[in-house]
Amino acid sequence: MQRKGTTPATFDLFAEDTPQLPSQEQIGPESFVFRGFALPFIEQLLPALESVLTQAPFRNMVTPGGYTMSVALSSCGEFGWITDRSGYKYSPINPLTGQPWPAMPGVFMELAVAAASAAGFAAFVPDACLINRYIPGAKMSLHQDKDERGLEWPVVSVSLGLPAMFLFGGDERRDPTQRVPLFHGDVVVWGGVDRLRFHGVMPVRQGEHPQLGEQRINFTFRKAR
Ligand code: MD6
Ligand code: FE
Repeated sequence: MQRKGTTPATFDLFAEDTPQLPSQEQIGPESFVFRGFALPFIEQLLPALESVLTQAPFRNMVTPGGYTMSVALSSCGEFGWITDRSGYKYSPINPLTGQPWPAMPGVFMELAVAAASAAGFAAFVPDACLINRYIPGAKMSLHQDKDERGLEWPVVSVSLGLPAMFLFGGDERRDPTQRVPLFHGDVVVWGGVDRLRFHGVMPVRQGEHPQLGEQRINFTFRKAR
């Protein structure tokens, strides 16, 4: 048996600097966490994100109940998600600019399609990508994603920057929740029988991410129409 230190460097699986092997966790019958799935896309993803945000800056929306959300939101793709006094809805127009939402960058689409396919949802073609920014302290209360018409399609969720504790509940608000820590590059896909499960995000803790600074960014891809 080879002793530690004499193992050839090319096969040193346990070295500190060995990149994490891809791994996946199943959190529901049709729900998966793919660890680090977005990392191979990151060099293209970040400039594409910058470009989208230049065209459609983040804003803190006000819910129909008059509450200003702690999470700032933008969108790209055919439809964006907006709230106003009449409720939540998808709209082809960004109300802040009066213009259509920025097109979904090719690398966004590629990532979403690959992740959906890895979870067993082949042929997913999202028409909406919501972009959420969490600064430390921001959270998202338990909710269902149910404003889409295409509920037969999954949601693909990409986490970047600071880590967060994701809460994954059941079909009823009162159901117990699993706690799923999400890190830079992790992708969650859920659909099918899990599509309407309640979920949320606990307040993001203070911190500084080497690439994204003091924030967590989350993209969620859906088929809205
Ligand atoms: C977030 N995500 O992770 C909030 N929704 O910032 C969501 O609300 C979400 O991650 C549907 C599917 C996956 C998600
Ligand atoms: Fe959601």
